[in-house]
Amino acid sequence: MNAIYQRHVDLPHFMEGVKKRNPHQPEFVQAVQEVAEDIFEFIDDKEEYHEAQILRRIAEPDRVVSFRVCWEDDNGSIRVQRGWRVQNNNAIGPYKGGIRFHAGLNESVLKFLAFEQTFKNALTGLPMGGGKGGSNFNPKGKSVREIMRFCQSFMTELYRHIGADVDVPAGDIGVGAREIGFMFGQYKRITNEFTGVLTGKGLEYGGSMIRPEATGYGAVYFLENMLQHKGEGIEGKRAVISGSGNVATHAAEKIVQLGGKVLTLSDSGGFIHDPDGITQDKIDWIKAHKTRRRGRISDYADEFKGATFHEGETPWRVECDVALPCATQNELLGEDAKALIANGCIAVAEGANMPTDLDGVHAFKEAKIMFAPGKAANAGGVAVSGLEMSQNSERRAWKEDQLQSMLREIMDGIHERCLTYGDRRDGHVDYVKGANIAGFKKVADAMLAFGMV
Ligand code: NDP
Ligand code: 2IT
Repeated sequence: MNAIYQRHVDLPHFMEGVKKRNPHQPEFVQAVQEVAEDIFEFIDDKEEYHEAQILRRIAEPDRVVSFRVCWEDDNGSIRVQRGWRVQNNNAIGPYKGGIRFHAGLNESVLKFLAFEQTFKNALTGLPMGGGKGGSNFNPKGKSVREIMRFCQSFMTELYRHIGADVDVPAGDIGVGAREIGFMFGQYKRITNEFTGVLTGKGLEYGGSMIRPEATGYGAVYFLENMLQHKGEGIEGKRAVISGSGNVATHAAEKIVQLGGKVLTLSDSGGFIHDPDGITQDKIDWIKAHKTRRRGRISDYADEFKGATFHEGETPWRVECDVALPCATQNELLGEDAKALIANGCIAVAEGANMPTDLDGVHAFKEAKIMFAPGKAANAGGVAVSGLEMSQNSERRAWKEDQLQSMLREIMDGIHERCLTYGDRRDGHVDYVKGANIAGFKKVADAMLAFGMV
């Protein structure tokens, strides 16, 4: 006899199921847990979400495509990599999300990223579903020709799974404008179509103004909104930032523009601490050094007097007022969060995706410091990607000042949405809860409208 299906499972049983169905995928389980903690509370008295098994369905990707990517290196050797596209949910628009090239990439990381992207994209207010893709290809130390051949081979399979109204990839770790160019070129060559199938494109062929800056700038706008909500501002604040890629350097740039002082940046080798502050000139040097010269952040300490390099360490023990983790997942652990709190840090905005582990999130929540999760704080990048899609559909390019104010408006809107569900009676705002519920509700209500599909 069939057991009666239990519609109202509680959180521990739900998570037990997620763990069982996704063995060896700790990042994915972690991302689901962080969302489920808030959603279970929210849907407690909402029978329609239980009956339709909404969270269970969002936590099961629509599909995971995995494929082989062969390419030839400069020595004529054949190399084999794995490629993926995780299409998580398209209830409110075409799948949308970046492509990551990183040696340590795996299905767990991509599933967590696609899951998070679903809520993030909903929060922007734009019609985009959630997806993510990438490869365990390591771009470090590769020649430009090797990168081009890899991107072409990767797209030769990916092209059949994407499309301007189906799934629109963009950049992420290890994938910037150059890689998007190579992939767009190959897509166009195979399909003979010029469409907005990728975002983050060059301005000459359909890219949008301010897309490169949007994630970092947007994260600082969100931080500014949180501070202003408590009657504070960025001016005079000491900021500790991790990473030195697209998101970190643009976050640093915006902090400096708004009168703050940036004390640190990092890469996978360690962090640099510059007590005099990392000014715009120094940020320009880092951008050129990290991207064009493919240098390491450690070289900063040789270039600028007074700065020190701390090998193998993260910057979270440097005294600061605000912190922006902008490198990668699980780079800020429970002990780091406690150190930040003890040193008087009042606000944290995640530029990266899930940089804080669950212990860290719980520590920030308990200490009631302002803490913006990535799905809210770093949504500026995908939001301007959404605007790039609109411009491509319209076959027009909007002006920079228009896009600047649209980005600002979108970040203000996300902050408002977080307040709707995260503002508590004691005046503290739980931004994690606010973002999770606001993102969930939009996707969930669309899914309810479709019935069981
Ligand atoms: P980049 O490739 O431009 O830069 C990544 C930075 O993170 C580099 O400084 C890199 O150091 C560092 N890093 C990467 N892996 C690790 C690791 N395992 N440990 C320590 N440091 C590491 O990527 P982005 O700036 O685009 O992305 C950074 C984060 O922001 C990611 O979490 C991404 O998902 C997220 N994000 C990006 C958006 C975008 O628009 N680009 C949008 C929203 C979120 P090294 O050079 O040594 O590898
Ligand atoms: O994590 C992210 O939001 C991104 N890497 C950007 C995705 C996009 O489609 O612009």
